[in-house]
Amino acid sequence: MRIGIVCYPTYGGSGVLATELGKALADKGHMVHFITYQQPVRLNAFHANIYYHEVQVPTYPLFDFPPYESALSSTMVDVIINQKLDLLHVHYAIPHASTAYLAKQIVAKQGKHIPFITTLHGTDITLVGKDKTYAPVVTFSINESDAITAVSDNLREETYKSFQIEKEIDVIYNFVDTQRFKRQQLPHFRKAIAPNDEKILLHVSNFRKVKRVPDVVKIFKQVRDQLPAKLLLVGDGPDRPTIECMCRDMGICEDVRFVGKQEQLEDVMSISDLFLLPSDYESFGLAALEAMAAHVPVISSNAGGLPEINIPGETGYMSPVGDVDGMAAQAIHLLKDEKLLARIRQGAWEQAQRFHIDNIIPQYEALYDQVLAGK
Ligand code: GMT
Repeated sequence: MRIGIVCYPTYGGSGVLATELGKALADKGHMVHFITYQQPVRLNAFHANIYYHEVQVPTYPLFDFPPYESALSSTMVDVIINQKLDLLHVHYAIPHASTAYLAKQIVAKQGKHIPFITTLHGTDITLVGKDKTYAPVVTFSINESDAITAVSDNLREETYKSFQIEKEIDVIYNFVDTQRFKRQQLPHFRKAIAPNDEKILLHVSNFRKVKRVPDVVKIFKQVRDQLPAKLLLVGDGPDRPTIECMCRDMGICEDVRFVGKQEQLEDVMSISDLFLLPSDYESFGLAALEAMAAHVPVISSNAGGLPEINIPGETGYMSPVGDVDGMAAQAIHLLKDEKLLARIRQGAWEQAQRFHIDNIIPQYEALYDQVLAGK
């Protein structure tokens, strides 16, 4: 098939997932055309079946807000026609679903039918999409999609609760390349972070409010008071200055490393002992799944779709949102008991195998076939 993938090219989960999906489809022989405003971060190697089309947004003194949506729809039209696409798969509803709808209408005038699939990822529904400024367009464009998928049962239910959706939403879970995230032995890297064999706690996110990164630091402080530990903070975002201040106030700066945005996440995960994800909401928690694939247990909140991947006592532990003491107690209990830690590490790895990329890609391919058959 000739598939157009539209996504955010940045470090967020939806762009990562979309890029990994495109790469996997290309490996299976499909021609994949990424359409976005920047080279997606995980699209970092040449592949004969992958094409990248950059959306250019010309500016003009009149534009306080350069019209990205118009530029994106126009680029979609160009790629659909000239690359003879069979379908479009857009990730994150805003603004990708409405731009796909517009492109579909435009090419229809030229006698070309292009179905589009919208994959909902999380904040496009639960946070941003719900805002009344966006909701009418989001509702309309989801309903106009030829197929809709959500990355967890929870997100599917949230979508039905928040919007008037008249169509079936299929759940296709996020996936992980278990080979890539297989735990590697990296003794030098580990020693550089934890020279005295301290336990390494890890958090990866975009440091937005929804991630509750201050809770990560508070949990870590309690753990560090009980056992030698280091905290690795991967990513960047608006809450970073607050977090740095917190670390200074708590006097724990020497044990907290901000490592910024990392492409080689598999290496960071390979040296970690515990992943922390205390979010207010997570439709799925892709980074937690990648950690599990590297034998890293997860201590998380029980928000959103997290209970669908983090199984208490098997892959890690869960507590209600904001229960810092509960999460810290679980972390300490786990890290102090090597036998338990080994069992949960294994459980986390086994859980990741259920979301193996090879199990999930065929579900997307089957959906594409259905859409193309007009079902
Ligand atoms: O987590 C973020 O803020 C980034 C966001 C995105 O769309 O890039 O992630 C969402 O999609 C990921 C991939 O499907 C999910 O694993 C994340 O749980 C989801 N984030 C939220 O629901 C907050």
